[in-house]
Amino acid sequence: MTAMPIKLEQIKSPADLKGLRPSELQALARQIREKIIQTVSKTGGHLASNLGVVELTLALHTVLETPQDKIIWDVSHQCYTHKLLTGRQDEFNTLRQYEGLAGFTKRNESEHDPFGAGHGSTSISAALGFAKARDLRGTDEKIVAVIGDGALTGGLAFEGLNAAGHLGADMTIVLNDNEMSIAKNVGALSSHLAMLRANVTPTIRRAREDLTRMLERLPMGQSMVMAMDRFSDGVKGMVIPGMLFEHLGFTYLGPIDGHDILDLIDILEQAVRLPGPVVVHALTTKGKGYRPAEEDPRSFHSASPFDISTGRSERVRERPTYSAVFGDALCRAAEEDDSIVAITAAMLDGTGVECFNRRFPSRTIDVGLAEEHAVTFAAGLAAAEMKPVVAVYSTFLQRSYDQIIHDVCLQNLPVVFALDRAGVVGDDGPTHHGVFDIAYMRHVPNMTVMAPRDEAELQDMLFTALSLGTPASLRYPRGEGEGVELDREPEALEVGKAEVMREGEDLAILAVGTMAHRAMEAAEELATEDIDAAVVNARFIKPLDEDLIVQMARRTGRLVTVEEGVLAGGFGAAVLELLADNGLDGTKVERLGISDEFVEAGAPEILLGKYGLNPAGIAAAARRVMSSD
Ligand SMILES: Cc1ncc(C[n+]2csc(CCOP(=O)(O)OP(=O)(O)O)c2C)c(N)n1
Repeated sequence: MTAMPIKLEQIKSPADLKGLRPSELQALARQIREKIIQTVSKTGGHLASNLGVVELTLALHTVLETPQDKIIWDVSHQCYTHKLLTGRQDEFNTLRQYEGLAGFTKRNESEHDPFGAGHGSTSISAALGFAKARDLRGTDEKIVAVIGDGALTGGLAFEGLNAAGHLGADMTIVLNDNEMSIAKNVGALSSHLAMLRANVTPTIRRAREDLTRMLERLPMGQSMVMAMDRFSDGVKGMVIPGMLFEHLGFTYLGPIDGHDILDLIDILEQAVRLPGPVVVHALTTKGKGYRPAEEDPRSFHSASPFDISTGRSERVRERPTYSAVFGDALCRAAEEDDSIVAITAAMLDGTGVECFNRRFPSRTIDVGLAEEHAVTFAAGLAAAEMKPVVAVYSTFLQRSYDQIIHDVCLQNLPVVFALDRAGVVGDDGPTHHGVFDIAYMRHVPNMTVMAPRDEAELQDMLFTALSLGTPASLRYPRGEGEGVELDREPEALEVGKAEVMREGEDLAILAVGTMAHRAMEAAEELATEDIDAAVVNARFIKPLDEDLIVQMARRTGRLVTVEEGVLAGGFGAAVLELLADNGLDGTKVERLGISDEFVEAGAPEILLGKYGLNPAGIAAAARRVMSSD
């Protein structure tokens, strides 16, 4: 009787993988790929990264006993196979949806997720923390960090390597090397990995094995082999790849084919048995097994829903995105001024810098996933008379708080920060919402903080920022603009001057960025109820248009502030400070923004609605200030 073919649905937990035949593991790999492609084609997600680690994840769960043993995924955008193997198949179709499975690892989602992430380069330090805790406790669980070659470019990863090599803790780092970050990986380390990839190890190993076999056939051969071993230890550093890791205190194993499950199992078994820290260098193909993703891993790094047969995205863009408008505006500015340089931290496409890169390749610097370096590097460029523009997602610039203060603002250097994805971003969830930047920027001396109400104003603000000669930032949301006219020359805005979009006598709605348009819609709704609301586009969060706000507060006695960011330390908080400083604490104020909690994943409309950041929510807040007389 022939055995029934294995089905993915039979794998309820990693324990079900133990003892499976190689052919069964390969059959599972095929089904997992199928499931990931089917699901991500509907939900969107990190398709290419996940297709690249199917065999690696199967091998890890075959060798390890999670949840006792710990797997710590870097960024953790590649955790879909891990989720499928650890009891989450039934909810897999809710991936990245509101109240569904997270697109990343999450401690409160599963006991198999010992550490959550979303930002890069954290896994080695976190794994070392688990290893140290284990050693202090005297237990013997195995600790494995999985980090991509892209995430390895981040400074935190180097700090982790440095400390792990020094402590000599038993832990394994699997380096998942697919030569790609989102775009092609960059940096000297990446070139080093390319050298290792050039298959030097097997060549050397083979030559050495041939020589050993030959010597063993000779009289005295055995002692010659021993002498050769001693000698080769001495010359190893000169010729054997992986020595970078070995010199840092790691045992280096690899490179190996990261799609060969049996080889992977074999090497991982060795790695977790070896004492001290071990690096396993696995070579994988991003997008493996789905042709459109293999051919274009960059577009399929983070895919929106797509048609499986063609690989084409189902998303239709009607208007240009903020990122694209920013990229164009930067190109136009750079045509006039050759001191302008663009810096991105591994986000050429996401930030719209790719078009600048095509036009001005020598003035575009992709520093890798290294936001701290990006900012201090920009400070150096600015100190040397250049005009650096750091184009970065709001959430990732959190990394660079000290660099903003210590390297840029303290020295009052003209670095421009273009903060993309500011506000609620959607399905990527709490690690990715850009809701802290107003708070982390506005209290730093010398920093000008702006938010455009639409893509045309974004152009003006970039122009203004580049003309200031001091640190400046502008924040704008993910996705399409408002669809306004873009064909005019950008204008410099008067710093610290807001724009009154609508006059009104009963209350004033002070809105930041695109919320100004939502506030206008709310004001129209309120007008039908005989509530006459003024609408102000704040433009500058710092410096505030103090005169205007004080005047509005005196005239109406009622304010609503609206911002797509945290309330603590935000724009509304700045308005409250201003009112208190001017003896206007009697003003009735409603602040709309993100309360003191992390925003979950979900469609932006749902999330914004939850915090009252839509016309209905703004109108409701206006009614509250009107009724609290
Ligand atoms: C601090 C930080 N900066 C930027 C990103 C955006 N980002 C997500 S994945 C990624 C590339 C990661 O490349 P790699 O680690 O090689 O993983 P791969 O997707 O190639 O498997 C980047 C830049 C991030 N998550 N965290």
